Amino acid sequence: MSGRIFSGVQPTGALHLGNYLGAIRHWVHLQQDYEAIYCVVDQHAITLPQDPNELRGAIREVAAALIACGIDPDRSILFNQSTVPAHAQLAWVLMCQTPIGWLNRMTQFKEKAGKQRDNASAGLYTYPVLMSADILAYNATHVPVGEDQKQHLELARDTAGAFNRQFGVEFFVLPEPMILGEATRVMSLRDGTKKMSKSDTSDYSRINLTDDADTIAQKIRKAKSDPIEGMSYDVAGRPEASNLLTIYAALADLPRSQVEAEFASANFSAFKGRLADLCVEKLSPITTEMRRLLADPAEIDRILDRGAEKADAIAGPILRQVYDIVGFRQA
Ligand code: ATP
Ligand code: LTN
Repeated sequence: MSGRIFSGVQPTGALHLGNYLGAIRHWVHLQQDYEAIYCVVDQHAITLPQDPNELRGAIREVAAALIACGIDPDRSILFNQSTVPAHAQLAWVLMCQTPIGWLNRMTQFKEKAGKQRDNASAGLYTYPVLMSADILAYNATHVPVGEDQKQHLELARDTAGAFNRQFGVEFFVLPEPMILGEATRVMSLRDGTKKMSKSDTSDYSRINLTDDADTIAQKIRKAKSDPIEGMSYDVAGRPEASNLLTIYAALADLPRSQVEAEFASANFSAFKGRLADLCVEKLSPITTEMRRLLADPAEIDRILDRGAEKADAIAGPILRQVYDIVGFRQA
């Protein structure tokens, strides 16, 4: 084993192609060489308002999606965050090592809080500290994520360093980000300059892992295009064409330049047809397996409970050592 991986995904809706290409398919491969811990981060989800029944459903649905994509709960640890108390407990300690100035620099808070900054929850503001706690509670060495999480990971490294310095210890490992593959930032199908996201109000902006073949084909057909002839990669000039070429390359496991050469003289609609076929071919086995798993929610709960036990066995002792370093008296 070359180290310990931790990564998380929010149960705020169905997983989409961006999550799959930017993160989850790499998580599947990394299970071979690393001790892997994958977490459905429900405590992160409530930084924005969630309907309790929808949240309950989304936790199981995301867990089922991860298993359907190839996360093996016998080999890796799969659980939901709120069942392991060390995350919230360590977050408090780290909160007290994190200068407010560091949080003020986080661009995702600014995007998510929007103009209503004063009405955003303190949880949304301090979210990167909970994310640091997720990683440091396991002393994870590597964290595979999409491009959008890079800044949060730098904060996790800084927080680990601040703790070690303040207490004069070499306790926390500084976790390394792993931003892998061609599709580190898959863009919206409606606007090639915006990230594909679960929280986009338009369902046509993304391809969900739960979409059936017709829906996928329709969404790709309706994806924004441009009037330029042939397909070419030019992020500044042709953001939508570039995004679709990147998606194709990632799904086909081909270098982007090869896909660009293949479709250099294809028109947009012919390319979209090929992309839709490829997308359906790659996603339909996942969708089918997900449906099968979701038919037995009790089995998903058993898997998550087992994962929580294994996670707690690692994070519990680390938290106790942190409490000791800090000077807490323990019962
Ligand atoms: P939201 O946009 O609603 O906050 P999300 O779609 O970004 O949610 P997360 O649960 O926050 O989903 O992300 C899970 C993983 O997927 C993270 O590693 C994240 O970096 C990655 N990811 C999310 N969106 C994309 C994207 N558009 N392209 C590539 N990777 C992505
Ligand atoms: N913030 C991440 C999800 C997340 C995470 C983590 C990722 C929470 N905790 C720890 C890696 C490691 C997101 O919104 N994608």
